[in-house]
Amino acid sequence: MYPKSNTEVTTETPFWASLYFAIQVRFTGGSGDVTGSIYLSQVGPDGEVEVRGALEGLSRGQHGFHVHMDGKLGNGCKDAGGHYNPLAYTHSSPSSPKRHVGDLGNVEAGADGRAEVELSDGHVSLFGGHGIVGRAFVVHAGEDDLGEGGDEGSKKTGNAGGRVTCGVVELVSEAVEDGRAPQEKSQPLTSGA
Ligand SMILES: [Cu+2]
Ligand SMILES: [Zn+2]
Repeated sequence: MYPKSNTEVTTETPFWASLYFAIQVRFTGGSGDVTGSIYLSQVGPDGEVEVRGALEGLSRGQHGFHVHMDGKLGNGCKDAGGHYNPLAYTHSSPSSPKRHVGDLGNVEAGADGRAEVELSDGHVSLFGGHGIVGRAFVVHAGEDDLGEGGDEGSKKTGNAGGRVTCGVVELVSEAVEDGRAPQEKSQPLTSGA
């Protein structure tokens, strides 16, 4: 049954885990106005993490999209803490070599409030060092300025504003329980490219 308890996942997920379990984030935190889920996959510890899914209920435009430190959703997602930043860099853009590991930039919602999420990233990992399983994704009310805002807040958070929803990165077993292979359900475990 979903969700598995948070104690069953750690940031040191073994390699086999991504092959046999779906790794998913269900956005259940915040006020409940914004929902959605994303799937994560990675072909081996050196591969990029692919993130795919969708969010609904957002205001039109750009919304900061980050991995935060702790897999806790309480207090309007504030319990997730700050951006995941094991290297103690300043906040920046996803394309910057020096950034918070959790800095995944923005997702863009259309007039219908829906944001398709499709990105790959070489900083986050589902394994060992810089592992994000057990941590939380947070979606913000406003746009992340990617560290270019020219003020103090920009170098810390990107001035992305409040937290509208959040969810924990978790291994889920329901993909097996409902009779479908995890590969079918999570889709992206295909190419090594
Ligand atoms: Cu954030
Ligand atoms: Zn950041």
